[in-house]
Amino acid sequence: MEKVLIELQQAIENGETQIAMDKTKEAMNHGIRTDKIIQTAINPAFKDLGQKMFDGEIYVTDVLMASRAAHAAMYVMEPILSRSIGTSKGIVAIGTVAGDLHDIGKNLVIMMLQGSGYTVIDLGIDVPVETFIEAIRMHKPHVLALSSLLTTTLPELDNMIDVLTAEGLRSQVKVIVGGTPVTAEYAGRIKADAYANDLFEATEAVEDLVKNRIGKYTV
Ligand code: B1M
Repeated sequence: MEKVLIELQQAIENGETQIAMDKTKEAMNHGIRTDKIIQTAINPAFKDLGQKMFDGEIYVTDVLMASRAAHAAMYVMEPILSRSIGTSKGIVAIGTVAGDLHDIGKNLVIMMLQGSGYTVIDLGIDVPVETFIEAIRMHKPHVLALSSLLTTTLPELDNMIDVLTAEGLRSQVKVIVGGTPVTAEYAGRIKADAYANDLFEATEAVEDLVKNRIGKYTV
């Protein structure tokens, strides 16, 4: 692996914001693609941090510092990931479900969707079901994208689909779910329309949902 990517991973893990930005710029100047930067530096950094957090080797504050550094790296890549391609291909409303504050993955999914030509309404983190419903009524998105990183907030995905049905909105919006504890099997069980494992799959799945196609990630 390129030295610069190892250094970027290290800088993120150490919460070194300026170094993370510099290393991201350096990697891009070397012609390393943003998808490679994400897959070989950002994702492994958080895999490592997650394990250390689980083992009690580091504290939440350490992970917060690392998150800040990762956001800074993403900020450097943003103009490339979100390069607009003219008219909107569709509207996606996205948020992290109630009780969950994780947003690094969601923000990457947003950048990728924007870069692929979608209008994205970001509802943020810890989003209650009522806010999602309000956004659907107001913006009429083609797709509702729900992110959950915690096992404890998984039932919020199920709950969201039940409320959509109860409110008579289920046929008006396609639902895609994602985040580490989510699986294709779970997505099928709660009758979501698609499941995606990462930002690339999420974009492909949204493309299928907007075009009403059965695709690799529709369930
Ligand atoms: Co949290 N946390 N965290 N954390 N954290 C995890 C998720 C955990 C697995 C760590 C661990 O114990 N090993 C664990 C969850 C265990 C579980 O429930 N199964 C955990 C825990 C327990 C907690 C707290 C409870 C810790 C505590 O307080 N004791 C607490 C909960 C707070 C809350 O939400 N209420 C907490 C807090 C935090 C921080 C605030 C410190 C910070 C979040 C900062 C932020 O997001 N702004 C944090 C972080 C950073 C992590 C880890 C280390 C990294 C997550 C991350 O950003 N990954 C994480 C461990 C891990 O995942 N290895 C962990 C990088 C990111 C690019 O990947 O988010 O997976 P990811 O997103 C991917 C895919 O999942 C997918 O695409 C993204 C890009 O490829 N994807 C979608 C995501 N959403 C999608 C939506 C889609 C499609 C794809 O369509 C809609």
